[in-house]
Amino acid sequence: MSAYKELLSLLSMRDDYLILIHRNPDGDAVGSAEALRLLLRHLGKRAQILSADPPPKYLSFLPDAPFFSLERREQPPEGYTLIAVDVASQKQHGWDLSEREQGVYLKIDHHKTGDDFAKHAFVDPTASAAGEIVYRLGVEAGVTDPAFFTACYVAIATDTGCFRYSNVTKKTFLIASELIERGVDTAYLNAALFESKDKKTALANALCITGASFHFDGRVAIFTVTNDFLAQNGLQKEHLSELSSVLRELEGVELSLVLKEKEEGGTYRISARSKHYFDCTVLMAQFSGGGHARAAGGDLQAPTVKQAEEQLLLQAEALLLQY
Ligand SMILES: [Mn+2]
Repeated sequence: MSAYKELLSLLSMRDDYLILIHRNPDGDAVGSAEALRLLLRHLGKRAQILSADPPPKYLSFLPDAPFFSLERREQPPEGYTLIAVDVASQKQHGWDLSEREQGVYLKIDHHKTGDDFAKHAFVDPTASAAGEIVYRLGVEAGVTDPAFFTACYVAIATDTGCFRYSNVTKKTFLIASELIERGVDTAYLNAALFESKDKKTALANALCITGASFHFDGRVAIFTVTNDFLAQNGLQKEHLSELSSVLRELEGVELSLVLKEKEEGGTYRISARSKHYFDCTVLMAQFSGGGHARAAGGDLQAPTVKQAEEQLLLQAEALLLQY
């Protein structure tokens, strides 16, 4: 029996699914969860997506998926089968399941690292997005609902930066071509997903480029967003999602570093992005973080912005010398 057939037989054994996604869900989390919900419905099952965080604003053009909204302090109710998609580790879905009789029944994921928090797991690290796995599963199950294919496309297109990142494989393009064959309007979705920036995000990007400083022959760009900066410019956290990629896009920049001051002040969330060769995970490991080679995150504490940036640049310089 193929792995996908086995997965389908696992799904056929239960009902009343609650689909868990990671906190601050992205396009893959929402897209693959919605596709999975439609797939389960095709199998004659009841299924809902459970998330305490709303979907990101850039997905608001999509028809509303029926979110089973619950406050984080509550427990997912008993009597449901929990299934996690695009969730690498227990802590990412954010629910405390310790008092529940039944834990997570199945985990479907594509991250290289993670933990075994579910009874059954299907992890394919060669998949660019969880949406690739759910797509395969849907084809195996004979799903024909156009909304299913659209949700798969949203998942895959967003997790690959519109088919530009190094996680894209031949398989990703094959799936994309099949999605076109099945009627997905890729030009419309690409424009809605990647060319519909709100003006405040564009403003934040511009301020970041003009405010950034450049180091080591322009190979490293760094910018810090303080709480004062947000207040002065009428910006919110949601407008900062593109900063690290905006800096990385600049000619000659190999590594972009964006620090965001946390609410409490004096502590920063670091987001590191590299273009060709710099391994961001090595740098972020020194700041109790991790991620992927081209995109990683970490945390830093420092009394002033200047000191925070200096700490980070010092470590980045030591690593840059190795290339
Ligand atoms: Mn993903």
